[in-house]
Amino acid sequence: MRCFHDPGQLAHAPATELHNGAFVPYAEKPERATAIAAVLGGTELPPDRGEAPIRAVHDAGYIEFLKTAPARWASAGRPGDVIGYIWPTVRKRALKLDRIDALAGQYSIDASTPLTAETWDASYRSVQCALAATHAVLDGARSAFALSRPPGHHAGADYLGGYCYLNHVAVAAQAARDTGVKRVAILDIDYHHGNGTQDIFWQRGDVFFASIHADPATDFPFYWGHADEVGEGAGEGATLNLPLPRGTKIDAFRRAQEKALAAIAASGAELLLVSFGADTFVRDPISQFALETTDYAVLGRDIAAAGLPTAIVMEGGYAIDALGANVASFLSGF
Ligand code: SP5
Ligand code: ZN
Repeated sequence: MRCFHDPGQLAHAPATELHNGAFVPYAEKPERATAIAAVLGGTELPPDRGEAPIRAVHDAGYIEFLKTAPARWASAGRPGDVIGYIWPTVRKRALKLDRIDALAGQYSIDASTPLTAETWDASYRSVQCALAATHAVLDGARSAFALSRPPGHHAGADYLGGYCYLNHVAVAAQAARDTGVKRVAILDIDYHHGNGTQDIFWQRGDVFFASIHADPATDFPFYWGHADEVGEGAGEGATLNLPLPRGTKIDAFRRAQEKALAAIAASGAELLLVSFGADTFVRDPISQFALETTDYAVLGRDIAAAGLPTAIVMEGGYAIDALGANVASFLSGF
C-alpha cells in the first residue's frame, strides 16, 4: 500500500497541555509518527498541492490566525505556546476583536491544544499527505495511507482543539468532491468523536459522516457525538453517531462498525475516507476502550470487504510503544 509522510510534520512539538487542572507532558508527541513510519515498508513525500484545498474548507481568518499567532504571542514577550483561556460561547455576539487572547478563544474549543511556530507547517504537510493518499485512490489504488500528524478530526472550519489544527480528512473529502466524486463517506473510528468533521459537513448531503467513539457523556469532546445528532437541512440523515461505553471490546466495536458500513453503503458513496485512531487500544494512556493489536486487522478486513476505494488518514493513538504494531495490524487488513 502506498503510504505518505513528510518528516517536516515532526517539528510540531508543544511541551505541555492542561489536563485536569495541571500542566502535563503533551500526549500528541512527534515520536508517534516516527513509531508508525518505522513499521511501514517505506513512505513517499506527498506532492505539494498548495493552500487552495485547505481554503476550500477552512476560514480565511482562522488560517491567518494559525500562521501569525505564534509570532504575535512571542513579540508580546510571552513564554510558551499560544493557548486560549476565554471563549466567546455564552450568549456572546460575534465581535471582531484583534487582541491575541480574544482570537485564541475565538479560534479554539479547548485549552489543551497549544499553537506553536511550527504548527502551521506541520499541519499543512499533514493535509498534503491526506490529499496524496486520496488522489492515489482516485487514480486507481484500492487503498492508501496518510501518516498525518498532528491529527485533524477535532478541528472545525474555524477552530482548533483536541490536538488538531487543520481537518485533513475534511480537506481530502472536499478535494474529492471538487474532482467530481459525487458522494464521499467518512468513517471515523478514533476513540474520540470527530466533532470538527461533523461540524464541517453538518448541513451537507454529499459527504456522509459516520463515527464510532466513546460516549461523549463521559469523554472528550463532550458537546458533540451524541446519538441524536444526525445533521441538519440537506445534511439531515448524513451524520451517524454510534457512541459506545468505556471498556468496549472488539465484538461490540465490530458490530458498530458493521452498522456504520451498512449506512455508508446505503449512502451511495463512491469513495471512503477513514479517520483512523489507535487510541481505542486497551493500553492507550488517555482512553478507555479495550481493543487488542490483532483486533485492528479484523476491523481493517471488514472495511476492505465493503469494496470501496479507501484512503486511510491517521488521527489519534498515544500508546507509542504499541502504535506501530497497531497501525500495521490495521493496514494488514487491506
Ligand atoms: C485526535 C485525538 O485523539 N485527540 C484527543 C484529544 C483529547 N484531549 C482531551 C484529553 C486530555 C488528556 N490529556 C492527557 C495528557 C497525558 N499526558
Ligand atoms: Zn482520539
